[in-house]
Amino acid sequence: MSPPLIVSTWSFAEAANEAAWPAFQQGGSALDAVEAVCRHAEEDPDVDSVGYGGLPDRDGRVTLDASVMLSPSQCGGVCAMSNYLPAVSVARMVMETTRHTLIAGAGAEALAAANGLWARDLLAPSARKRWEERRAKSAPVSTTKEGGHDYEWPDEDDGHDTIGSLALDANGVLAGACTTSGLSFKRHGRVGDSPIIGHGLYVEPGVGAAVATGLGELAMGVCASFLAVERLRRGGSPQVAAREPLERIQASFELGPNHQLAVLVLTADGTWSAASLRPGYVTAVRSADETRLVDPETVLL
Ligand code: SD4
Repeated sequence: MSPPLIVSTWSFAEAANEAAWPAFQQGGSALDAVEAVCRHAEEDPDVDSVGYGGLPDRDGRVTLDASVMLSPSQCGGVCAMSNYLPAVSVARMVMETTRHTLIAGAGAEALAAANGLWARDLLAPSARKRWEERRAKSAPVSTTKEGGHDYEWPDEDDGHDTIGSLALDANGVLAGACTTSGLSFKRHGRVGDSPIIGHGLYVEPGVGAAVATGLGELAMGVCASFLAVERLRRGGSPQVAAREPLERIQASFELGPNHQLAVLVLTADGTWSAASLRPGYVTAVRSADETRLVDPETVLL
């Protein structure tokens, strides 16, 4: 497909792609495009896995993970960050204004504030209500040091539909970004694949880019995004590259019925493919010719 082109994860990305499209079509950069896609999803209160409206951790705190990448030497991420949006833009600040690759928690919040972002409450009323309902159903299993309760949270609750976006611009530059509130009702402090280069996101100029979505622990066990791009670099097709991390996961994990991971791959010449462990995942595609949702070429299980 000829550039400019954006491919993003899940159906709610269709609206986010559309928001980024006008500037991108008029010559905007791939990096600006993927940031704009992610920002749109972060501001949408109806997306319950990203930004404002994202479901909180067990303690009722919304914490965000995000990353951006142009190349191995130009990438940045934030993790376990509260109170500031857009997390994807703070990740870009890490890349563009610091000597570091990943900044966590209070440090990420300080960077956001230093760059003019205002602190705000990220727990939307609908997300608070779901957390309160979920907590009411959970049995306290122990008393913590602080006198609070730790709760038993069954794994089948783990929601995870994060946005990841890959773009190829008219100058042939590839960029990628992803942003998430992580697993819903995760243990406080849990960080997933999305902010970690090579796990949730990877971009190799002249080769391709990959982004993962789903249960981060699966992606992290096999360096999913790096593995997919490395497969491209070694001559694999986008279809083979997207499939490889899932085959490794299948070989390495005892997968339960709710375990889902999808890998989306875009090459430097504008071909792309997606693979998922299970049905349900879709890619939102935007080019000059089309805007549509596409089922993955590979569904492994
Ligand atoms: C995570 N992978 O924190 C993230 C959640 C998600 O798409 O769905 N990402 O595990």
